[in-house]
Amino acid sequence: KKIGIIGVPMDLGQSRRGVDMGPSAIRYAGLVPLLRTLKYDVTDFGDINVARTEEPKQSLNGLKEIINSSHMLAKKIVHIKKDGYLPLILGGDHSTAIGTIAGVATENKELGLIWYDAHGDLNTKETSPSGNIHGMPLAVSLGYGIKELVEIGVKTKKVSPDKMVIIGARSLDDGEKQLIKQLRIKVFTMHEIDRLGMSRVMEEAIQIVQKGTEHVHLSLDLDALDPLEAPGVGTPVTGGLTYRESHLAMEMLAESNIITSAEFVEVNPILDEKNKTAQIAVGLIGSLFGQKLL
Ligand code: DIR
Ligand code: MN
Ligand code: MN
Ligand code: MN
Repeated sequence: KKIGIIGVPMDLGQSRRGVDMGPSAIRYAGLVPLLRTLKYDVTDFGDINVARTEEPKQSLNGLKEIINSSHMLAKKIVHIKKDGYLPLILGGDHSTAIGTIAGVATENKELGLIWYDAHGDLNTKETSPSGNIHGMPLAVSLGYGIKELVEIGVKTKKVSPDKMVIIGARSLDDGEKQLIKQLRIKVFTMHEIDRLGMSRVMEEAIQIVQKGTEHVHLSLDLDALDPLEAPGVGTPVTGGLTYRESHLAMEMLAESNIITSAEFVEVNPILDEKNKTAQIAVGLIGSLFGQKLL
């Protein structure tokens, strides 16, 4: 099995610098050697060139740059998929998901989507309290938001609300709550995870995303984890998922064998403690791709 790695050194979708070094931090934590010990044929395609434009005042910070790099990322993903690689994208802030999902979504195959995040990332320019595009990629993938972002890739709407789940949510803005209700999106908040346990949550999540879909993408924001365990993120929210719950989630995805693309985002080595968060990301990727003790 072939895995193709693409880094996206993007930090313009939010306001704290350093998350552009996320792809390096994850590679430095030993990603490629680990995947090779798991017997994958791994190719690292390097990073997307995130070009800074000198655009004076944009309607949203980094908009032009994010449009450009999302197009490049989507194109690159289409190319490596054609060559038989499972795309594994390393962020960068979560605005990178706009390009990733545009790249994996195709005209005639229904996409399932797992959004593993403390946040909903369901804001639009109108609802966003921060104006940061990393709080918008899920809305964009559902067809809501800035036209130039929504129109990247083959369809305007990449995923249907009934074929996706959010796991780990504990910080949602008013506009996001509204969209969740309006679209009836299945959200496993920390409440459901505490109550049902991660095992049951993942069983339900896997059912939802695989029903009527031909491929499934995992978008994992490291801030889904508790900041005590994963401190190297720009928008930490207390009361998060544990290391153990997250490994279990990845192991269950490995067993289900449904994941056809994945991304790990928001690792910020400047805010981290000795690259701990990148190491956690690599460990989770290992579990997602079948690493086991015995
Ligand atoms: C917040 C934070 N909801 C926003 N979003 C984050 O800026 O829209 N997403 N941090 O991961
Ligand atoms: Mn080729
Ligand atoms: Mn996010
Ligand atoms: Mn988040």
